[in-house]
Amino acid sequence: MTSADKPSHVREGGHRNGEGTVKGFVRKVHSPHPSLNDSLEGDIQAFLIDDDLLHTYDDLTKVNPVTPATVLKCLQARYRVKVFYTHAGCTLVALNPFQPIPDLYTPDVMKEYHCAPQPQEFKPHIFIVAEEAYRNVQGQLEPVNQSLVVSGESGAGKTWTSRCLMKYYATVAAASSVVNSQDTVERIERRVLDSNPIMEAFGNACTLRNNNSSRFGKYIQLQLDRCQLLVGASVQTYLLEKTRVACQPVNERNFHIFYQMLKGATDEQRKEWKMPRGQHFVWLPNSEKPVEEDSFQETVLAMVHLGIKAERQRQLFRILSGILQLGNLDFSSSTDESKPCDLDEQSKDFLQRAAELLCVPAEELLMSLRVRTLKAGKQSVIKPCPRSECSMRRDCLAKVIYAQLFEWLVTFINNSIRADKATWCNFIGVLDVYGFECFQINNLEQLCINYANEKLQQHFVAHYLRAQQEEYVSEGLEWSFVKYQDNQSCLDLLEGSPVSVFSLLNEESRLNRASDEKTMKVRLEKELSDNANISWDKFSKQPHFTVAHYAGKVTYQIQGMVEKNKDPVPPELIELLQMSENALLHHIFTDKETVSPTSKGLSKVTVVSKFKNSLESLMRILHTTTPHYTRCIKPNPDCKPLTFKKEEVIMQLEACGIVETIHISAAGFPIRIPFKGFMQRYGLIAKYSHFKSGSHSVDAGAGDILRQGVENLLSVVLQHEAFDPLRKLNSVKHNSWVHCGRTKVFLTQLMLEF
Ligand code: AOV
Ligand code: MG
Repeated sequence: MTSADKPSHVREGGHRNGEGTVKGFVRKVHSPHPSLNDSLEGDIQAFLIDDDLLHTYDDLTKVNPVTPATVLKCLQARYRVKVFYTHAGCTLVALNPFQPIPDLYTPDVMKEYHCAPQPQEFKPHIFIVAEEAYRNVQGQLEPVNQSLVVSGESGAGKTWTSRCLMKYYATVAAASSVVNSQDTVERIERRVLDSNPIMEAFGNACTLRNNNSSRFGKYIQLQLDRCQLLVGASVQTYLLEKTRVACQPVNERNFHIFYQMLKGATDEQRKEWKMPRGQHFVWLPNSEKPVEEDSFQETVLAMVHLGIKAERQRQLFRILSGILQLGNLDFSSSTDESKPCDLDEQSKDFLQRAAELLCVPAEELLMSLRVRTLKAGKQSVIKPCPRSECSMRRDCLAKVIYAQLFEWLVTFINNSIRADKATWCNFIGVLDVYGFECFQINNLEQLCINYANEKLQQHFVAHYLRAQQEEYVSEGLEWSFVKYQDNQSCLDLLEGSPVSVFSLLNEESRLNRASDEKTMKVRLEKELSDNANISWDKFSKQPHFTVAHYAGKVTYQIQGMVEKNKDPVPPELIELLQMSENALLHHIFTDKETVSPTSKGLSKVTVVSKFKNSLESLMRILHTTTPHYTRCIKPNPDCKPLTFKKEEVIMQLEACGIVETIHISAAGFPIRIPFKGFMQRYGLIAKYSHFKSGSHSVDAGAGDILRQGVENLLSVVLQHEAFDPLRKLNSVKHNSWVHCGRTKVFLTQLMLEF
C-alpha cells in the first residue's frame, strides 16, 4: 500500500512496529513497579521519549519505562489530541470521550479495517480487536470460538463498545442473501442489532454514575456459518436489578421504558394506558430529566423488526402501565388489627386502574395485597397484613411481573435471532456486564454487580497474568516473574467455602429469623475476620461490612440484605397473576419454559446462589473460547466531554493491573504454536524458499526429534533476508523475537508479522 492509498487510520508515527520503536523494542522488565505514591514527576523525568511525541505511542508496551505515571501521561497526551484507543499489549484501552466522535465508527471505517491485510498497522481501534477475533475464528489449525470481554467501571463505555462490536460484525459479516421482503420481520443483522434498544429500554436506567447504566449483564453469541457470515445470535442475560422497579435510589430513575412510554405515547395510548398528561407516578422520579435513551419510537420499531406483533405490544404496555399504577397505591394502617389495611379514595382509583390494565379482578388484587392466606392442612386461614407488609407485597408484585416480562422478552428475542443449530458452526461472544459501582448506600445489588466484576478480573488474572507466565516457566523459557495483584482472596471472601459472605447470607436466609441484621453482622465478624479483604468501621452505627475489591473499597449495608437474598414471592400473588385475562401476563406466569421456580414462590434458591451458578457457567464458556480484553476507562466521574482527571484514571489503571499486563506483554511472546502445527505451517515454506542455507533438515518427527526439527527450521527461517530489517533495527539476538520451548514455539507479534 502506498502512502497515497492509506486511509486516515493508518498510523503516522508507526510506533507499534515502525522505525520509531527502537528503544521500546528492547524488552526490559522494570520491577518493582513504582506505585501511585512515588513521585509522578520523578517518573516522568526518566521518560526516554520526547513529550511532544507521547501521543504517537499506539502501544503502551513501547513506552519506556513502563510505570503507572508514564502510562498515564501517554494516555492523557493521546486523549488531548482526541485519540481514544491505545494498545496495551494483549488488551485494548478505550478512553470514553463522552461525546460523539464523528467518522470514527462509520461503515467505511469498518470496511477499511476489515479489508486491510494487516489491520494492526492501522491506528488502534475497537475494530482491530473485532477483526482479530473474526480472523481467529478460522483458527490456525481448527476453528476456535472467540470472546470479546469488555470491562471497566460504571459509565466507562462497555455497552457503547459492545454495540460497536455488534455493528461491526453486522456490517462486515452480513449474509446479504437472507432478505425477507414480504414479511415485516427484518433481515438477521438488523434484528440482532435491534435487540439492543429493546434490552436497553427494559434493562438500563439512569443512575448517579451513568445516564444509561446497564442493570443486567449480557453475553451475546454471534453465530457464524462456515463462510464466516453472521447467521444468528443468542443472548444470555444475568440478574436484572429488579428492585429498581419499585424503589429508585435518590436522584436515580426507573428503567428507561417507563419514561419512554410517558413521553412518547399518543393521546390514544395515554387513554388506553390510563396515563393522562401531567399524572404523577411515584415510581417515576426525575421524569423531567432529559435522557438520550428516551426514544419510545425506536423501541417500538425494534419490536416490530423482531416480530413482536401489535397485539402483543398492546398487552405488554398495558402490563407496564399497570405496574406504574400499583406504585401509587398507599395503604393506611387500620386501627383495628384484625381488619385489613385501608386505601384512601385516590388509591382506590389507582387500584381500579391497575386491575383493569393487568386484567385481574380488583377485589382479588386488593385481597392478595393486604391479606395473607395461611394453609394448615386442608384448611386455610386468612390474616390481615400490617401496613408495611402490604407495601412489601405491592412492591413484590411489581418486581415479579417486571422480572418475568424481561425474561419473556429475552426468550422472544432469542427465538427471533437464533440461527438453526445446523446452520452455524462458530461464535464470537461479546460480554457486557454492569460495571463496578460504589454508592453512598450499597446493598445486595451492588454486592452482586461487584462480584461479577471480580469474576471477570479473575478470569483475566488466571488466563493472562498467571497462565502466561506459568507457561513460560514450564516451557523452560528464561523469565523474571512479574508480580501482579491477584483478586482470588476477595473472591474467596465472597463465594468461597466452607464460609464466605454468600454462605453466611444463604444460611441466614434459610433460617427465617426475625432480627437477621444483627446476627448476620456478628457472624461475618466472627467467621470471616481472617480474610484481609473484609473490614468494619468501629464507629458506624449501621450494621455494615466493607469489602476491598480489586477496583476499590465498598461498604455494604446489611439491613435488608438477607430479605433481598431470600426474595420471597407470596403464592397468592402468583395465583392472582395466573388468573389474568391479559394473554401475555397469563402466559408468562403459566408457561413452563418462562416461569422460573422462584416466581412460583416455592423455591429455596437464593439470589446469590442463582447468580453464582449463572456466572460459573459463563466462566466455563469463556474458558472454552479465545478471549480478547478491552478495558474501558472513565476519564472523569461526572461524564464530562473530553475531561481527563488523572487521579480517576490512574486508579482504574492500577485496579485492572494494566502496568503488569504491559510488562508481561512487552516481555512476552503472545503467539504460541505447538511444534507440530508450526512444522505443518512453516516446514513447506522452508523447503521451497530460497534460503541462504539449505542444508538443515526440516522434517517433522516425534518428541525430541520434533523439537530438533523445529529448531533447525527456525534457524533456517531466521536467516532469510526478510528478517534483515529486523536485525538492523535491533541488535539483540533472535531469541528475543522467537523462542523454542519444550512443546511450543513462542513468537512475538512482530515476528509473526514478518
Ligand atoms: P458502561 O456500560 O460501561 O456503564 P456506557 O457504555 O453506557 O457505559 O457509556 C456511558 C456513556 O458514555 C454512553 O452513554 C455514551 O454517552 C458515552 N460513551 C461511551 N463510549 C463512547 C464512545 N466511544 N464515543 C462516544 N461516547 C461514548 V454501566 O452499564 O453503568 O457499567 O452498569
Ligand atoms: Mg452498560
